[in-house]
Amino acid sequence: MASKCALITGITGQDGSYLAEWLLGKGYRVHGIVRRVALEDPDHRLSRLKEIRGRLVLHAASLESYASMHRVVHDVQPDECYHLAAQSFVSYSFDDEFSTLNTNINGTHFLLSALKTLTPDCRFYFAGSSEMFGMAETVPQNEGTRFHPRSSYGISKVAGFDLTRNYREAYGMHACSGILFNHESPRRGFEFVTRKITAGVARILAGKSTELRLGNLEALRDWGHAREYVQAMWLMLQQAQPDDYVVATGQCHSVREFVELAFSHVGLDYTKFVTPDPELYRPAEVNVLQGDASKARRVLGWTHQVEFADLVREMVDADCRALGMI
Ligand code: NDP
Ligand code: GDR
Repeated sequence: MASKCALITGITGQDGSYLAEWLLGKGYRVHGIVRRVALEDPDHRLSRLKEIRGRLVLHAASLESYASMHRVVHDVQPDECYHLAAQSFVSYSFDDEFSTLNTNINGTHFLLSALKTLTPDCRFYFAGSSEMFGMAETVPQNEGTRFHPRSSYGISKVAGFDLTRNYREAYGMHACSGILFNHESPRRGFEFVTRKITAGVARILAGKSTELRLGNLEALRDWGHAREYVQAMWLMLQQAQPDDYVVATGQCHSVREFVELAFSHVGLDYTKFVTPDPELYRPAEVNVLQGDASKARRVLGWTHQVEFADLVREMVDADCRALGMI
């Protein structure tokens, strides 16, 4: 039997790179959609794909253009499509609501529409987010918890979730949403708080910096490891029936706990280096986001393995290694 073909949008990102590795390991032919500039500046923009670049087929297309998405779907004829591309930084969505909503909502709509027209049997994964719960009424949150997004990013993800469900219900597509809580790794972007902290620790240790400016240290998140979370995406598309799933560890920690552990791992006292910066607070914070992934455990057999402290240590070690500190 011919191997399955997967199409990944956002393949250059943290999750896209882990997912591509996972699918290659399963024998898939893996295609990715990237921005045209990525092909022109591969050393910088394809850095997370360095090890597997030769085994991927990359297509330049724009999330903002229906014609380009249609062309790629037509050329690739995927069996499975993982839609991960998005303006994914919540803070930025307060600065530019318009581009966040445009890219995230239209990109999802264009892709679903192209798949419905050209490959209606293709299985579809949408990267939903715990940010859809926002000002959640209950803790922990599961698939039945009402959405109350607190940013245009969260609003764009609720719209993508609704589009995905509508294509499933109206057109019978095998379309699933994962409602994923925060997941991190040494491949996390530097703008997100965990990587900002671990890269900051490494720089301080290397004598390249003396201070780390952070916003709300009391914010609570349910942090897992990205490598494990992409496996849940794949499992969703292997089920006979399409459905939506919360993916989370079920455990909550504050930014302060993350900071304390990251600094103490290399023998430093964070209170000597961390400076609170009110400019880094968000105009609207979310409530306690803590996921109840019992449905994913029951139906998909998925459960997290990497614990919080191990995740922090892995990220600090990777950043210290990159600066030659260990
Ligand atoms: P990243 O920010 O690491 O990656 C985002 C990807 O989207 C990159 O490949 C980026 O391409 C691409 N992208 C962004 N804007 C555009 C655009 N206008 N046109 C084309 N491509 C674009 O995100 P993650 O890997 O962490 O997350 C993957 C998905 O999962 C996102 O949709 C995110 O919102 C969602 N999510 C993430 C969670 C997490 O904790 N990581 C939790 C819940 C949901 P480029 O490299 O060219 O910028
Ligand atoms: P989040 O991740 O908004 O949860 O979105 P981020 O790491 O940006 O923020 C987490 C929490 O840390 C607090 N914080 C800071 N955040 C940043 N970025 N920089 C700081 O200096 C800082 N100081 C404190 C924030 O206020 C916040 O409460 C991530 C993204 O991956 C989304 O795409 C995804 O949907 C959600 O996780 C689930």
